[in-house]
Amino acid sequence: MKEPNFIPYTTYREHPPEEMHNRARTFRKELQRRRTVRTFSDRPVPREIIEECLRAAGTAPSGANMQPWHFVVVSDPEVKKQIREGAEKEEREFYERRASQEWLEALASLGTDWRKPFLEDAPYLIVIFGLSKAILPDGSKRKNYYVTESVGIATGMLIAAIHHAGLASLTHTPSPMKFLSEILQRPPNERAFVLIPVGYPAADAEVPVITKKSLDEILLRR
Ligand code: IYR
Repeated sequence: MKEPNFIPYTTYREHPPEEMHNRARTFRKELQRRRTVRTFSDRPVPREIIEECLRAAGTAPSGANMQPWHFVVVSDPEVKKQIREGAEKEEREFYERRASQEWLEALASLGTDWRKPFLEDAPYLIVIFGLSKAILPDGSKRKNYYVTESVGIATGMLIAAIHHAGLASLTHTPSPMKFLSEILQRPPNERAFVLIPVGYPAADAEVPVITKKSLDEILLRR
């Protein structure tokens, strides 16, 4: 059993209440400008920016600090093409057969269909895998905990980091995602969680008119 090892928390910064309020509001406004984008420019993006965003995502809290995630960054046009073909095959099946009428109606205002050109247009596809088990250096396996919650939190932080950097992203969940494990050669202990195309929005990008719930709708005071 490992002994706990504690050091003083010196990176914490307190702000006076008024400044805290300003910071909270400024950050909220920044996040409110974010939109999910489905039409990307093929303009190149320096890889280091993506790596900084991934470092930010990697700070996420996780069950027992196991950090049960891998971020596969795809920029090779040939691999992007394979991913597009795999996704469009599943998505065509989804839109033409698998999806219930109720589900299609829920999606109608987003204007999505089986075609996924963004999987080739965006300079980067980040595929996030959750690790149900870690493979240790000696080859033995160690269980991870709260994998879905942990990977979900890291994904949220990644989306925020990408937006903060000035890039656009799309939270894409082609279903099922098994084809991603095959194309990206991930082992059975890893499961694709989400696929995030990242880049500049297309110059003529449009976004659907949608609203977010107000605070009164999401906050329950007790
Ligand atoms: N995976 C499909 C359908 C889809 C499902 C949900 I829930 C969305 O919020 C958006 C799309 C697709 O990517 O088109």
